[in-house]
Amino acid sequence: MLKAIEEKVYRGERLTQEDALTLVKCNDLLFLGRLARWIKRQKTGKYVYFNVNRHINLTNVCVSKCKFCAFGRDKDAKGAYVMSMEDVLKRVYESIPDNITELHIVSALHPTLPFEYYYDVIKTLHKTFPHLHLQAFTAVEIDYFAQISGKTIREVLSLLKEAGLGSLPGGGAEVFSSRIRQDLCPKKASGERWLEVMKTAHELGFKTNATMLYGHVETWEERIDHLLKLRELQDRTGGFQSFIPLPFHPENTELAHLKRTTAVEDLKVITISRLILDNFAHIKAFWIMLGISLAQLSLEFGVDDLDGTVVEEKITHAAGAKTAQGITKEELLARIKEMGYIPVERDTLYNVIKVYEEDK
Ligand code: V47
Repeated sequence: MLKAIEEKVYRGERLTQEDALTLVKCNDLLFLGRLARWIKRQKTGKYVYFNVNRHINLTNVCVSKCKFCAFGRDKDAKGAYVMSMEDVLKRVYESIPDNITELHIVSALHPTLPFEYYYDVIKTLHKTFPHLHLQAFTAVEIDYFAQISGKTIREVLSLLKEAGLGSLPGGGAEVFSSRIRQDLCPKKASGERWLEVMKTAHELGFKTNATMLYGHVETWEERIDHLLKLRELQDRTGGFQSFIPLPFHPENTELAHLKRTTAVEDLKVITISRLILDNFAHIKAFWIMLGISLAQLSLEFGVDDLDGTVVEEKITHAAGAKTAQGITKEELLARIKEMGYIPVERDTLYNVIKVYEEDK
């Protein structure tokens, strides 16, 4: 059966759910890696992408209480915060000398902040830094903005677009299964709603990313179902740019009794994602969650993008991540070159800023 799947991959044929479940049972990680790498090479050759960005989390006050999250706080709890516009601008000014091209803004579902707060942040940032791409608000946040403002998803997205929003990050997807969402995050947008927000965003011309949070209580069947739902929507809209598998970090969460995923599990998820998501141009390794060494190694397992310099990551670090809070461009270049690939600095929409071929 594996031979038949291998031939399908080399012929460029789409893999089925059954194929995926067969691959899951395969313990030959190098075989899976070879197939995934072949797809990566077809799509992006020797290029490996990265960008120079900064993360900003406007608030950690959240009504959602997801069991897997260590970042969210009650409004009056120790460590709860909401950034003022001044706080936000200060952080961006600090990053300007690093030549960032993107602000990645993800927050929480705050009980009382109005939609206008988020709208004003985008409007002010766009006016003050028109050259920066604003990748902001997960589909779950967009759904929440619609609820708190009484607007439709389309209206919320259109307003944010006018204000200067450039694209949407892929967070909040977790695993689409209603069994998982009922258990881990019953208060926030369902899997169907997440997909609906993304469909609407794509219709309005936004590019977006997609993620999957794995390594908690989900089954492989549920992971495959998640990937197939993404593939199905991508067939219809073509609006997804990259897929980012996110390994669960249990520390300080309600699921703290669970163990971190192993490197083998991480690479298996990455290879199978690359093989199933044949209509996604990019598979991104978020080095903050994987660790830089495993993220580097994942380039031989289907990954073509190492995300960015990041700077100040709070969500995974609240959950015990031991990685640095940011990385220099030089370190990213060195890691990519060491694997024999050509580093390419990109902007958020994958326009090439610089190919580092000459000093290969
Ligand atoms: O939505 C929450 C996840 C996401 C934990 O689009 C956790 O380019 C691990 O979506 N352990 C936010 N993960 C991060 C995210 C992201 C990151 C990098 C790039 C992009 C992109 C998107 O982190 C959340 C949730 O799915 N998360 N808690 C945790 N304990």
